[in-house]
Amino acid sequence: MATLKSTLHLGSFILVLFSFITYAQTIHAMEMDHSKMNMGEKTDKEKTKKKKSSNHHKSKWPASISKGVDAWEQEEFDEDDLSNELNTEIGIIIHHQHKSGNWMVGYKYMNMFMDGMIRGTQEREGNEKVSPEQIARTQMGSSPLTPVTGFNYLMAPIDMSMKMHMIMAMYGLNKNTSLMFMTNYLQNDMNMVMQMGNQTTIMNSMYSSMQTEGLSDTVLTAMVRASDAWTISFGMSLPTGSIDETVLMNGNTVQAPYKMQLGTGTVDFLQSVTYKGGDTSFNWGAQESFTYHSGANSNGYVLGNKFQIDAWLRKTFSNQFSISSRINLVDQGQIEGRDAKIMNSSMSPTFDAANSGYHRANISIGFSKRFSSGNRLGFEYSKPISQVVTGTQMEVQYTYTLSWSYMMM
Ligand SMILES: [Cu+2]
Repeated sequence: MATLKSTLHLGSFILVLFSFITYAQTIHAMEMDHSKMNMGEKTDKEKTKKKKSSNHHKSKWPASISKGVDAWEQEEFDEDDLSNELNTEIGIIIHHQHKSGNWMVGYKYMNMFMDGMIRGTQEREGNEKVSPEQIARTQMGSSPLTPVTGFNYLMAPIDMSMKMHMIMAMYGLNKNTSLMFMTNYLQNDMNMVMQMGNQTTIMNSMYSSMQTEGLSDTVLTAMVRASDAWTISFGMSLPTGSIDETVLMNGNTVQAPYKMQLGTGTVDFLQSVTYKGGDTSFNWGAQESFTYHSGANSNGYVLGNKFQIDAWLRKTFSNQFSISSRINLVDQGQIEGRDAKIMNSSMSPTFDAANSGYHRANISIGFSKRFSSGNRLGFEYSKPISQVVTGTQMEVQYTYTLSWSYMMM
C-alpha cells in the first residue's frame, strides 16, 4: 500500500515537473522568435557582448535601460552570473558552480509561520482542519494531569514561527567542482493552550509559549558539473545542532518537542541533481534533492528522509531586476522511534512522534535586484497550495525569505 501510494505521488511530481519545463521552453521559443525579428545588425553587438563578459560581475549593466527590445535579446550564457542570481531570490539552494578560486558569501533569513492544525489518520494522510477543542482537554483537578476520556492530548499548539538565519560560503575548487559550507542559526517560538474541563465543558483555558534558539547543523557540499545544464551534488550534514533543548511547561523543565529541536542528531547524507536552461535574461530549471538520515540519534529516534522537487522560471529585466516563480514538492517521511527524553507524549501533538510525515506543494514568487557593486538582494514569498499530514500537525501558512549575496573575484 505504502509503496503504491509513494509511486503515485512520485508520478504526479514528475508529471507536474515536465509540464512546467515544457511550458517554460514554449514561452522561451516564442520569445526567441520575437527577438529574431528585431535582429538587423546583431552580429557586431554579439561580438561586443562576448568581449565584455570576461568581467561580468562588475560591469554587466546594459548600456542603456531605455533600449527596450534590446534588453530582451539573448545574452551570452554566463554560468557564474546566472548561478549567483538564482541563489539569491529563490528560497532554496540552487546547486551550481563557480570559477576556480572564486568565492561567494551569502546570508538568508527564512521565516516559516504555522497556524492552526490539520489531521489525517495515524495510518494515512489527510488535511481535515481541527481546532484545539477537538483534540486536547485536560481533566479538571487531575494529578498527574490526564486527558479527558476521548481526548488524546493535554494541550494543543496554536501557532509557531521558525526563523532561520543561514550563513553560507562557496568556493570554486576547480573547473568542475565547487564546495559549499553552510550553517544555520534557528529561533523557534510556539504558542499553546491547555483547556481544563470535563467531557462536556471547558472551564479554564491557559495559554503558554515556548522558545528554543541556537546553532543548527552544519552542511558541507560538493557540487560537480556534469554538463553545462546538469549539476550533481553530494553533501553531508554534521550534527552540530542540539537535540537536547528543553522548555518550561507549567513550571517544569521538559524536553522540547521534535519541531523545536535545533538539529537532527544524525549524520545526514544529501544528494541532488539540478537542471538549468535558458540565459541570463530568461531561464528556468528543476532540482531534485534527497536527505537521508543515517542511524538513530543519541535520543533514540531518526527523522524521516526528505525528498524534494523544485522547478522555477525567472525573468531578468534590463535594470537587473528579476522576477521568479517556483513550485516546490516535498515528501517528508515519518519519525522512526521516539525521543527517550520526552516523558509524556500525550502532552501535545507536537510531542508525539506519530504526528510526523507529510506531503506538501508550495508555490512562490520572488524578486531580486543586482547592484553594480556585486551585491544582490532578494525576497521570496511562498505559500502551500496543498498539504496532507499523517496524524495531527500544524498547518503551514506561509514562508518568506530575505537574502543577500556577494561575489568575490
Ligand atoms: Cu555560489
